Amino acid sequence: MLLGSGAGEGAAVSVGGAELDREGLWSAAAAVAERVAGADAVAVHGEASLSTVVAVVGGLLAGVPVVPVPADSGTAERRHIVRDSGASLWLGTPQEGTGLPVVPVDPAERSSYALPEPSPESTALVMYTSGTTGPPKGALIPRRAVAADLDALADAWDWTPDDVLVHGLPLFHVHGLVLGVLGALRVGSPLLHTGRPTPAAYAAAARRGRRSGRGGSLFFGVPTVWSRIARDPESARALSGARLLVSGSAPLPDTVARDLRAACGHSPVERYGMTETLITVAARADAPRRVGWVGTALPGLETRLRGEHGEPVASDGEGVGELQVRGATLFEGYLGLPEATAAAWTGDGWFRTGDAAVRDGEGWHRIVGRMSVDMIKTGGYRVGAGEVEAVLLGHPAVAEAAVVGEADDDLGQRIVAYLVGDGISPEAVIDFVAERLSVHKRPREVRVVDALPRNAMGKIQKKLLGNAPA
Ligand code: MCA
Ligand code: AMP
Repeated sequence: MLLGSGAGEGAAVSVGGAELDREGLWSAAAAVAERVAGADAVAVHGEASLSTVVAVVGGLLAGVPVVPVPADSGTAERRHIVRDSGASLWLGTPQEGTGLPVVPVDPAERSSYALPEPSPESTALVMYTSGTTGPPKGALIPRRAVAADLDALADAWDWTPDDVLVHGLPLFHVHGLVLGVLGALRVGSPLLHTGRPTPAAYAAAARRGRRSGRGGSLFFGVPTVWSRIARDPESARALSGARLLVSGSAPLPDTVARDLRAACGHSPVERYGMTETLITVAARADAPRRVGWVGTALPGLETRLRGEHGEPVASDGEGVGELQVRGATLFEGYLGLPEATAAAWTGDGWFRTGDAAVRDGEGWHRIVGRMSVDMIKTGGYRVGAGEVEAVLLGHPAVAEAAVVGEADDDLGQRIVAYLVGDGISPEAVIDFVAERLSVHKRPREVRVVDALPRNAMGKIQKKLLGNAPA
């Protein structure tokens, strides 16, 4: 069963202080399943709440594809996700512009409704994710991929029901939802979701767990979370009783790993993945830490490196090539986009990650960057430069736009918009993006320029802008 048996004792899930034990979660989710069974797909308002967990589990119990919608999404992005996914019901707090009937979700409700376990090949989730251009695409993630990934990670990290998982990541992406919620449910470990991933909240969860006799043992975070904790020694110290810290979704700076080790005795293990592939490469809990190296291919997965013209790149710890993967955790394709789906795979069946990597003789991987400057990772969120530019060009004061990710100590990359136009107010333009796309996709900075650098063909030369990556 994808989510484990549902049996077991104790507080299964706590989100922002609201708790359900395992039986309570299953029977509240069964009430949702009863209402949504037979729907083509259900959209779930992805706020960090117990209701979101109940809604997602309800959809999965009913075998209905679940479409998590970013809690901070603006009107245009939300409308796109709802329409494109074909979701026919909205689960959770109503939001403007969905046009869908709302199914209330109440963690206090109880039902014994039950359905047979859906086929492993059926779609568990439709996760919207950005490309370099165009609106986000719906990645179809089958149940078998989720199950295979979670089992492989449990093995890599010795993750058992004796662990208490702590994190405060968003519940609308793979990291927070698949690993951070479905992982805890499949393994059978309690989950303490902190609502927000702040240093103080992680420290409080660690202390609270210790008081109840079951200390937070396994902590998940994106590098921005670890970097904020490393800069807050008192909170970091509270994590010294943890068993394992895990970092992923973006590169973990060496300095952060070093500072964390100094503050709490732990250097996080890293793991690497994508929405489309789930987690494919991970460092094992029992392996010596190699900061900057994300680990080896998980069981059931294979990786290879290819050069610009498809030629093999040696696994010598130095040669850089595109990382390509295949195996049990891969998605089925992008919903309704056969061409984009076909383009994502090589002719011989490997998924092109778009990440540049090196691999050493022992099969360890280091991610050295993205193949495209138009794919930005900010605070662990994946944002396509093209989708932000398209919205900016819709602002009446903006004539030309180029969006880049610039190095940022806190966010890894910070979204910067270079704009040409008349009477541009940076604050108004930033809000314009936040209200339409989502808050996390807003530029953090706007630079108004006279002209954008272009080559002889008229193409914008992003590498000549500010300190955009070379
Ligand atoms: C500021 N705010 C605004 C505006 N400016 N709201 C509206 N319009 C504006 N112009 C408000 C926000 O609403 C929010 O308010 C507050 O400012 C802070 O928001 P923000 O700036 O976004 O927060 P942050 O401090 O930059 O967030 C850092 C973070 C976040 C917490 C680390 O980036 C985060 O949660 N990242 C995780 C991303 C993730 O999970 N990625 C995994 C992808 P208020 O505070 O009131 O709400 S899955 C993946 O990558 C793969 C599979 C993998 O490998 O894991
Ligand atoms: P997303 O689809 O949001 O899951 O983002 C996937 C991308 O995040 C990958 O293609 C990588 O560029 C990046 N990523 C994920 N994990 C890591 C990591 N441990 N180190 C470096 N980059 C990572």
